[in-house]
This record gives sequence, C-alpha cells and structure tokens, in this order.
Amino acid sequence: MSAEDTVSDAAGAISPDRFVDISYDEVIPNNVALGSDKQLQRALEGWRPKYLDWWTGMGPVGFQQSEVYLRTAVGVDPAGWAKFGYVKMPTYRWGILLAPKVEGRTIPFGRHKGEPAWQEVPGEHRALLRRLIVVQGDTEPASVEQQRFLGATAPSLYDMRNLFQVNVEEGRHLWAMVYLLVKYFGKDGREEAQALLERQSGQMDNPRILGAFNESTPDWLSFFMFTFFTDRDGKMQLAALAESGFDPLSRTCRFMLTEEAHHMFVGETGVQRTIEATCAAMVKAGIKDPNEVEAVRKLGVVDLPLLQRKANFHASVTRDLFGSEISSNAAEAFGSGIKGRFNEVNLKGDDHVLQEATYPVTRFVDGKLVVEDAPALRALNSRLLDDFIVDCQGGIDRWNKSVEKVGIDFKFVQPHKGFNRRIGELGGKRISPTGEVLTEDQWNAMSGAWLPNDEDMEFIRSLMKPCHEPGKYASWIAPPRVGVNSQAGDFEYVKIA
Ligand code: BYC
Repeated sequence: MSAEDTVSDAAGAISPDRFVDISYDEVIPNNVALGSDKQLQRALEGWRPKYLDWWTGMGPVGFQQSEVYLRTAVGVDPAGWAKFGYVKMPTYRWGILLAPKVEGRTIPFGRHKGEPAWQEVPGEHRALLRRLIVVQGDTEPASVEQQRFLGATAPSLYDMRNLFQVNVEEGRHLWAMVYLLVKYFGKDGREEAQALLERQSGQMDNPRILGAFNESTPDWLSFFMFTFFTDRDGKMQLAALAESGFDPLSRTCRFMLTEEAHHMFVGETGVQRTIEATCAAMVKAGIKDPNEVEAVRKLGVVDLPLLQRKANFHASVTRDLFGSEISSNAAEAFGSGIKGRFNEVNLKGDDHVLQEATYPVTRFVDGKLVVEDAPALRALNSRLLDDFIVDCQGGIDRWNKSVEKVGIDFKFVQPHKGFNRRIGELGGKRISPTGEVLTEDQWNAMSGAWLPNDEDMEFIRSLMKPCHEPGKYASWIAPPRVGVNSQAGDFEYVKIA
C-alpha cells in the first residue's frame, strides 16, 4: 500500500517531495534504510503482528473501525512533517523515524565529553543503556493502556480525535524504542521488545515499570492532567536522552520530542477549556466565589478547587517519575555519556563533567525540610525535577490568566515538591501543599481537601457523558479556539463506525 493510500485526505494527495527520506512503500515506514538490513527488517516485521495484536487487545476500546482525522509524519524536517487525513487506527502507518544525523557530532558531557558520538552501543555501558531504553519504551504502551476506555465518554469528536492521535503516537514511540532494542541489543533486545508487549498497566503480576503508569486514567480530566504533567515528564526525559552520546538514541528522541509537544498541548488546552467553561458558567449565574462548590457543580461544570486537587494529584505522581533526587544511577548515566541534563548543550557556566560542582537539594533531615548542597553528579534527578517544575509553571500561568480575565478570585498553584510523594528524599513524608511537615493524623484529616476525594470522583463520573455530534461539546468544556489543521467548528473529526 502506498503512502497516498493511507494518509491522503480531503486536501488531496501528498506531494512526493514532502516525504524527505521516509519510505512509505515498505511494510514498516522508515527513514533508516530498513530495506538494506534484511535481518533487522525480518525481526521487526516479525514483531509487527504481535504489536498489532497488542493494539487491538489493549489499545482503544471501540472506534477501531472508525475513520479518525489523524496526522501522520511524512518527513522529519522541522518545516512541517505532518499530513492530516482519515485513518482507521489499526491501519495507522507506525514507522521508525529518526531526526537527521548531525555530521561530526561529539559526546556533549560526562567522562567521554568531546569524543565522537557512538554509532554503535559502547560495550561497557550496554546494560545501563538497555535499561534506560526499556524504561522509556515501557511507558509508551502503558499510557495507551491507561487511556483505552476514554473514547466512549469523549466530550466531543474533537477531543476524541486528540485522544486517538496521542494514542497512535505513543504506539509509534514504542516502535522507536523497539527499533533501538532490536537493532542494537541482539537476542536480549528482542526479548525486551517482546516483554514490552507483555507487561500491562495496573496488572498485579506483571505491571508496567514506573509507578505513575500503573495508575488508572478513569476520566477526561485525568487524561488532560496526565498529558499536561506526565507527558511533560516524557518531554524532560526525552530531552535528557536526546543529549545522549549514543547517537541513534539521540536522533530517535529528537524526533519523538516533536510529537510530545502536541500531547502537552492537548493537556494544557484541555484543562484551559475546562476552566473557561467553568468561569463562563459562573459569570452567567452571577457566582463570584469559587468556593460555592455546590452551586457551581449544579451548572454542570467543574469547580476550580476540584481542578486544583486533580492537578495536585497528577503533579505529585508525575514528580515520582524522576526517581530519587540523589541517585547513583543518574550519576553513572551522566558520567558515562548516556543521559544528559535538560538542554545540556546550551547550558553555560559549567564544565559538563560535574566532578566538582554541587546542586541544592531539598531533603528531610531530623523531621524538617532543609535545602542542602549535594554533589551535582548525584543530584541530576533533582535538577531535572526542578526543570520540570519550571516548565509546568508556564501552562499554569496561562490557566490563571483565564480566571483573572473574568475577575474570579482563584489562583492555581503547584504543590510543594514534597507533597504526596512516594519516591525519593521526600517519599512517604507527610507534607502539605504549602510545605508544612505534618503528623499522620494531620495528613489524614486534610488530604481529602488536597487530593481528589470520593465525592469529587463521583461528581466527575457524573459529567462523563459522551458528546459525539460534530461541533457539539459537553457542558463542562469549552470548544477550542482553532480546529485541528484549521478545520471548521462542525468538522467531523471521527466518523464513528
Ligand atoms: N516507579 O536511582 P533511582 C514518558 C526505580 S515518561 C517505580 O531512584 P534513577 C511518557 C528505578 O527504575 C518518561 N520505580 O532513579 C509520558 C531504579 O530501579 P533499578 C519515561 C522507580 O534510576 C506520558 C530504582 O528505583 N522515561 O515518556 O536515577 C506518556 C532506583 O532508581 C521509580 C524515562 O523515565 C518510579 N517512579 O531514575 C507516555 C527515562 N523511580 O534500575 C510516555 C528513562 C525510580 O535499580 N528512565 N524507580 O531496578 C530513567 O532515566 C530512569 O530509569 C528514571 C529513574 C528517571 C525513571
């Protein structure tokens, strides 16, 4: 089947020069000359039916035969790599796409700084590299599994389409990691590729590797918060791996980052549109006080304090994904040139080796929170977490602007770093959103005001009614300002079969 068959759309066929160097004529679209490595091609073509079985069994429930207005990558150049068109999800062209090679690239950090970037796996770092690729790969199918029931309660066809876009791209990210495992790690790489399809989100016996990917995503607010916070962990981790001295990993992650940006857009604007619907309903009903929760909920919109509790939950669970603030694993990954810092090549003012440097880390000492300087090399997870918190703030500021604009006195804030943590320096400590250390009793008395409680979840469930008519939106969410690919307001993003 040619690319035009699959990704052409109402706007017409794709111009061949837009493919850059991606071959869509093969079973697995790619820009890695897969056809010239028959053994690799056979191994990946052998994995493909198992992937498709996983997609049908564990991917989106329902809608698999519906035509979804999706974008597919048709080139990896920054000047527009996507083509939009109706696609049935199981026929999506999951491909292997790497950002272009930078000639003469050198390892930007760690003990090997300045040496030519590796094109093959460096033997002494093989186990560490494989572990990081497996952890990254594991999150991708996990998120699809977590979101698999959401189509049925989509608040609009626009949102349903965005969900499926995120899902197929997470599937492609799994392909990206499987390519690295199968090409560079031989037999154990192939076994890991198989295991990625066997672990399951939330399953007791064989769960996904990282905690947050075993939480459920039971409703659309969770989905938006997940794509705002947890996909942003994806951005930070991929950016750190994009600095890798192992060039194929770097190139893979650089291309994945372009897709990740859209996922965070879905999250940020999803929450934003929820806030807009709430504010508009409050203004219309003459309600000024955001704490008049009962009156606000009667309007069929989500009260702002509940949105804050949802944000508290997702922010804290996602922060656990950064691992322990002080980590010898992270030090080794950096020292060996495998995983850098966020924006490593552009960081000014240090030697990118970090043997002598220190970094301030919030720790729990003698029942108190203190900030202590730690060796920077061992504090890399802490630093990435701090970068993540800064990155979140931009979106939160934009949410607050929507509230300010209508004169409602409410401000979304990020909880303290130690709030509701299970992993790391502050894991298991009882710390309030504003950073007070609490007793167990104090925590138990207050946690329902800080995290979504049973009543909240029940209310959210009551709102999750499908709205599947083109151009219509559920009461609790405002329409987007602009359609996908500038489509009109009543565009039929999913032709439900
Ligand atoms: N849950 O020294 P430690 C994404 C384990 S999201 C369970 O503290 P380290 C996406 C850890 O594995 C980005 N276990 O931390 C988003 C280690 O076990 P081993 C995913 C945890 O190793 C949305 C032990 O505890 N990518 O892409 O420095 C949708 C001690 O570890 C957790 C990556 O994470 C946890 N939360 O760093 C779709 C990048 N935290 O090895 C996709 C690759 C730690 O001793 N991964 N552990 O058995 C890494 O860089 C690192 O593995 C981590 C942990 C940052 C996760």
